[in-house]
Amino acid sequence: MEKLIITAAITGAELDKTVCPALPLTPDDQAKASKEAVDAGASIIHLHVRDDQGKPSQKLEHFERSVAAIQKSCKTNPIIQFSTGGAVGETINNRISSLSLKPPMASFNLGTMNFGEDIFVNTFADMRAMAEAFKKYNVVPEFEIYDAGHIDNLKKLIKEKMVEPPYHCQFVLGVPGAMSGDISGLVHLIDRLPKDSTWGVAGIGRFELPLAVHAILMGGNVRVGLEDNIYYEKGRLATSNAELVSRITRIAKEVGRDIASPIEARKLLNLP
Ligand code: KMH
Ligand code: ZN
Repeated sequence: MEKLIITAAITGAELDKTVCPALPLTPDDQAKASKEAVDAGASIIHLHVRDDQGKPSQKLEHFERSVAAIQKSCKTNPIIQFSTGGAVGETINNRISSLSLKPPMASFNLGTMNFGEDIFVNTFADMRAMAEAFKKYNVVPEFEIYDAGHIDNLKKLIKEKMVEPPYHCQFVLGVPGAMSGDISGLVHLIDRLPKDSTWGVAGIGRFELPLAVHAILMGGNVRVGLEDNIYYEKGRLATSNAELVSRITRIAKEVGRDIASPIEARKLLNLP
């Protein structure tokens, strides 16, 4: 089996410190959280950024300052994967503008869906605009798949020659309004992937751990972090992103799956 690539989704756009005191919001806190997560086994940092008030932002200057802080704190050069999802309601132009900073990788959301009480909009026109921007700035997409139909959307973009292999797919399961985190659903999604795909899974809330354990055994990759799940166990908040990452590293090692370093993850994902 390939080595396990662990992504730490450290911040997200939905939560604040009132629900999760450990959530890193400032560049310095993100740098500390990233270092701890990388030391615990993460090779990718999935990055959302905030403004000075702690509100979600897609501004270039906010990405730049967080990236600089993370790169300074992490000596092993983790892959910093920008979010182009941002917060619900953000315009597509703002969402893709940060690609001009040429991160090695960024998220690419594959469809419109209910997102809790909101609607997360990703029309085909939006997706084509995203694909153009990814190509223009030579950024490798990670395709975010929240529902089975999103794989059909990816196949449509492939047919239109908007995107190229290999297709790195992240199943984000358990968002209220999209597909839940049942293992039978995960198996169905894996079966339907286009050829030349890699896959990983990000379980939301209580789905994080069981989906991660299955992915470790099935040869997929794993995303954990406070963006997706703020609890270490029922009734007990996680104290850090690293706490969630170290549990995955521990379990993977116990079942004989080695962890990819950032250099190895870059190779596995064909990143520059
Ligand atoms: N905040 C969500 C609406 C991504 O990072 O690309 C979208 C999201 C996905 O978090
Ligand atoms: Zn995200």
